[in-house]
Amino acid sequence: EDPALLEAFEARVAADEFIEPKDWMPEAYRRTLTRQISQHAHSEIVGMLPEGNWITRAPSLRRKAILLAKVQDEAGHGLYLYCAAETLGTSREEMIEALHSGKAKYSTIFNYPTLTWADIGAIGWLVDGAAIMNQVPLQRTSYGPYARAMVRVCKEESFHQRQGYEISMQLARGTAEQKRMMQDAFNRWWWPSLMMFGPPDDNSPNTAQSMRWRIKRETNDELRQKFVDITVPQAEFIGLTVPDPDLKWNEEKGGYDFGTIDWEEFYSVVKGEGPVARERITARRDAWEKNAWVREAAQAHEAKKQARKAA
Ligand code: FAQ
Repeated sequence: EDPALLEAFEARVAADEFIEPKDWMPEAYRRTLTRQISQHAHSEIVGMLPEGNWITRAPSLRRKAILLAKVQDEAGHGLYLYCAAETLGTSREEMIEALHSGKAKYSTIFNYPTLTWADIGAIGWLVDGAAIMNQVPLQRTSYGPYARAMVRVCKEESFHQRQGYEISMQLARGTAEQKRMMQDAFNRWWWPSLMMFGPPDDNSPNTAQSMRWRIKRETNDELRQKFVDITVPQAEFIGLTVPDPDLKWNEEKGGYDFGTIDWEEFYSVVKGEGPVARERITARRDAWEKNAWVREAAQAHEAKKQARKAA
């Protein structure tokens, strides 16, 4: 790589300019962005499954309409993100093939089952809450198409987080049985939500370079700490107990100290050994195969249109 080009690239990044698809960029920058954006896209797509599981069983028409809209939003996010990743030169087919073959990663969080309606509250509140915490800084990521996609995605995630917190609040303030169900969902989703931010900084192979290239604007541990500091008071406000005996306010740092994350569990889920990992990938592959006729019909329609135009 030409050192002058590299120097100019780094100066632009340091000046907080956006890098655009046709601009020169180091191959490693292209690679790591393609990796991060495609994993992010896969997460949105696989992320439809745990909640999709509850659309037909939502407790009221209002809840059903909201959940349907939310899951549709996730599909939209996935499609934006695939488009952003494609501008870096990898085709959507290649990315989808990597997901279906088990080669590509997607967020660990979507490998946990949704056992009760309260899980839908917990996902909106905690999972979308963690997603926003991570994505707000990405609106200033150095790659233009990714940064711009994040603007709309964050607006929608903010609605998702509120609807989840509202479900959680209603259940936590409902009957004893509803409160118990909400606490149980909170217990099961709390730690996996903290794992969404990725490994600790001193064990995160990509963080240092991604921070230098301003792909990431805050580190995994910084974002995780912010999430804990914002979410603990929200839990207290609705009368839920954070399932962490070591959680304690630390006056000096102005944040909470919290217990140790089970990193063994994290790495086993990253490796594809999550509780419902197999079901998730099977569901995606099935959807792809069973709906092949839709893609074929769309292509046939387009071919006819082109033929008519040529005639
Ligand atoms: N799960 O060196 P680092 C959503 C991998 S939100 C699986 O720290 P990096 C919205 C990592 O890829 C969820 N793998 O990596 C929604 C790397 O492996 P690689 C998606 C993980 O990239 C809500 C290795 O470990 N959000 O979908 C995880 O600097 C509700 C070493 O890690 C995003 O993707 C994990 N949790 O930092 C949808 C946000 N953590 O690739 C539906 C954008 C780490 O070298 C319902 N991504 N790994 O083989 C990011 O900000 C970053 O990629 C991190 C990881 C922070 C996730």
